[in-house]
This record gives sequence, structure tokens and C-alpha cells, in this order.
Amino acid sequence: IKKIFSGVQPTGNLHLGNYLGAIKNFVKLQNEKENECIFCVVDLHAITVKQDPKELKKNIRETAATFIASGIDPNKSIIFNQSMVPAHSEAAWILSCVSRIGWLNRMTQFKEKAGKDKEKASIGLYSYPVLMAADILLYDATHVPVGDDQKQHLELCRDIAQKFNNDFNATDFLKVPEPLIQKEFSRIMSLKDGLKKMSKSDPSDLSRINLTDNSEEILNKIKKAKTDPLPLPSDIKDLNERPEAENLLGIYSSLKNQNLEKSIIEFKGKNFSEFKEKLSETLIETIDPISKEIKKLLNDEGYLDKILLEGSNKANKIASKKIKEIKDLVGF
Ligand code: AQP
Repeated sequence: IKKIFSGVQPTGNLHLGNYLGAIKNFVKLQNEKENECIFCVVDLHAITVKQDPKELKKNIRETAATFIASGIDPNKSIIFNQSMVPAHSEAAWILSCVSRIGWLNRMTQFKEKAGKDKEKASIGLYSYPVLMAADILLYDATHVPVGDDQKQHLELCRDIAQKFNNDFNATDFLKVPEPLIQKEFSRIMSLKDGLKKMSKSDPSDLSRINLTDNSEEILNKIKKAKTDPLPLPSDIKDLNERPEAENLLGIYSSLKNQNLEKSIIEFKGKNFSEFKEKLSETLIETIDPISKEIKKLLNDEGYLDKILLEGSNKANKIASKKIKEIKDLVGF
């Protein structure tokens, strides 16, 4: 049995990168027989940068709605939000006493997110990966599906698990998880800059396709997406130094569940306007039903709150048992 755990931050504007890099894969894993899946709305992670309380509440529901609209079935998988299960915060503290500052200093996401003035970043942003390790280790997760940007955090989680087991003479107590990172298209880039990852926090809405965008918005964003003056390449090697072309072809391939080579054959020598038409069409086919379903679900806050409450109860049963064992080992 594979025990799958993954999380998404409720920081608004869930986008195509989150979908193709993570959520689409969650659904696939859920539908494989025997897998036990837990998908968490990581609201404790969200407050590592300042959030407006009302917006946060709305975003928690919206993330849950996005999970469900994308195909995660609350009857098959546990969907819950992190702050409703106290063991996450407790385990994060204990694990932060096992983690080394030197390990955290190497985390590139902190360097990127903290910006120039690191002294002004929150301590939470710095210890973000320790909380992530707590999330995963509390459920004995064996596999963690994430986008490529989370690879380093997963490696840290493995180090933390091993050090805890060593420090407390508890061989194999915390299970060392495997990352599940797609080989292809694991990093979707901004529509405005092929070298920057598509991100919720990018100030330009034109840089990303939101999962709540309607057909017109998708058409407009793809029309305005950055390209280069050349026609589409006829060979994969010709994508070198053409990050925007590579990204758009990657998005198309990922949506079509086909490899890049196949898409290159399909569009070789064509101009971008023709390709963009096809790309928009494909995007709308995938995103439009999700977008409509999210909007429908958001009209029923009671239903979403019930799903999160029931999910949290299930998660709490598992996590409270594990945190008790952790506390025993520590000597509390
Ligand atoms: N551009 C991306 N391509 C592929 N996968 C991505 N993920 C995020 N961006 C991309 C994956 O989505 C999952 C949930 O992400 P998250 O919201 O918890 O964390 P994040 O990486 O901080 O997302 P953003 O959009 O980049 O948010 P901001 O702008 O706040 O930093 C993860 O599995 C992640 O890998």
C-alpha cells in the first residue's frame, strides 16, 4: 500500500502550475487501487507570509473546492485543513529541535521568498520546511507527490526523519518518504517569462492561468503570452534557449498526456498564432469544467466546511496517535 500525503497552500489563485505539477497527479494516485491518500490545505504554511484573515478563510474553502472540482473525492481521500489538527504544530516544534540551522540555511525557496531583506522575513517562513516534514511524517506517508520546486524540502524531510530516528534510537519509527515528482512538465513557467515559475504571488495575473479563469480570460492570456519571433521548432534540440516556446509546448503536452516530441511533430514550423489557438482550446477543455465546478461549490460553504471537518476528524485520529508516540520517545 502506498500512503500518499501532499498539501497545497490556501494563498489564493490556484493556477495551472499547481494543477499540472501537483493536483492532476493527486487525482491519478487517488484512483489507483490500494493507495491511501491524504490531501491537506496547508493553512499554517500560508501564514508564513502575511494574510488577510477574511481572505484566508475564503481561500481555505476555495482550495478545498479546487481539490474536489479537480476530481479528488472526499469519500476516497482525506481532505482537511492543517490548522484543525493540532499535532501538526506540536510535531513541527519537536522536529525543529532536531533540525539543524545549517540544513535550513541551504533552502533555496526561503532565499527566493524572503527577498533581499532576510532579517525582515518571519521565522515561520524560515522553518516552513520543518512544518512540512511534520505534515508528512505524522501520517507515515510513503510517497509525496509535489512539483519540482519542492524537491529540496522533501530531501530535508528525509534528513529530519533519519536524524529523529537516530537521536531517539527508534529505527524506522518515522518513515522516510519518497518524493513523487513527474519526470516531464514538473515545473510550469510564467506566461510572461519562461525562466520564472508560474506562481500565485506573481503580481501580474497575465502570468498565470487560474483554475477559476473562464474561457475568455484563458483566450486572452494565451494571446498575450510571451513568445519569440521564430516559428515552432522541428526538433527538441531547437528548444534550447527558447524557454517560452518550451513552456507553452510543455503545457500543451501535459494537458494532452503526450510527450514533448509528439507535440513538436504536431506543430513543427507552424507559427505561434496557430499553435496558441490549439493551446487555448485544449486549456479551455480542461480548465472550464473545473472552473465552473469550483464556482458551484463555493456557493455551498456549509458543504465545504462539512468536508473539511469530517476530513480533519479522520486526520486527527491518525495524527494524534503518532504525536503521542513521538512525545513518549522524546520523554514527555
Ligand atoms: N509553477 C509550478 N509548476 C509545477 N508545480 C507547481 N507547484 C506550484 N507551482 C508550480 C506545485 O503545487 C503544489 C502546491 O503549491 P503551493 O501552493 O503549496 O506552494 P508554492 O510552490 O508556494 O506555490 P506558488 O504558486 O509558487 O505560490 P507562491 O506564489 O505563494 O510561492 C506543490 O506541490 C508545488 O510543487
